[in-house]
Amino acid sequence: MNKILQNLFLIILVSLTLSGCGSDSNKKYEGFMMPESVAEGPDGSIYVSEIGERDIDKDGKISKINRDGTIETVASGLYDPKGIVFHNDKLYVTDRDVVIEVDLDGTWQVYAGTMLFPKVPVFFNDIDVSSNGTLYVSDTGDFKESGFIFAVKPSGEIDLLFEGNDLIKAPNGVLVLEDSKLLIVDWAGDLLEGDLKSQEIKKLGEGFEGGDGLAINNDTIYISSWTKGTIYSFKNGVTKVIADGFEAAADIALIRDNKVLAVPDMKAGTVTFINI
Ligand SMILES: [Ca+2]
Ligand SMILES: [Ca+2]
Repeated sequence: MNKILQNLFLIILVSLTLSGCGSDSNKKYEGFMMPESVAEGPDGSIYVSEIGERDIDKDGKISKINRDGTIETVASGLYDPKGIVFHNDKLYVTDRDVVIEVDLDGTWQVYAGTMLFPKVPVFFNDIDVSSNGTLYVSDTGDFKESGFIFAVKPSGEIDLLFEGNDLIKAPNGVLVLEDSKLLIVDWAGDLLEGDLKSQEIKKLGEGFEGGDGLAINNDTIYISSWTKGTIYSFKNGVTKVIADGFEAAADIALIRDNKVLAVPDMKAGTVTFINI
């Protein structure tokens, strides 16, 4: 092989390898039992909460999709796990009426028990975390108007947020912005921004009925609708459909340096990676 051909061969090899790095984009992973939420782990694997059968104890679990595409169980014996978020290499999970803490080796324990909450938990849903480790937890209540949002502080103290505000109906997705605001998508359809200090809430948008998950990159907010099976982008007051046709688009997450959106479809039992 002469020098030019050799170099050409090298260039092709390098570009094939590089494109191979993004090979898990636009992929669909199957075989999950009611997947609700996704989060990227410290090693780049994607953790998935699986409810199993609803209202059945011990069949809920946390799985992960490894970088090579294989899927394994991380933690099992849960009730109906939903929202998941990483903080300091531990995974915090809402599980019906408790928050649990899962270590990377799969062992888990109750982190915030039912009786510690200032209102009786009914349907814990999403969870997010601020930089100091305060966990924000939504309770969707009866999916009409009896929901709450709680702050679980590292000290163990639990506060009820936005108490008595009529805009909080059945909150589902929560996302902390710069440790000072909480983005909320309500099952009733409103996109809200709550000020964590003043406790005031402003409505940013509407039309997201069945709203489930939230993600944000720069000024673009991504919202999933469980009932419509649709993923929206929302920027400067303008809503666009970016993906559609899911049976039940649950709690989304941005992964791979915000280049890929991971979408668990609860009814189809799949997790789809979408390039954005
Ligand atoms: Ca279950
Ligand atoms: Ca949710």
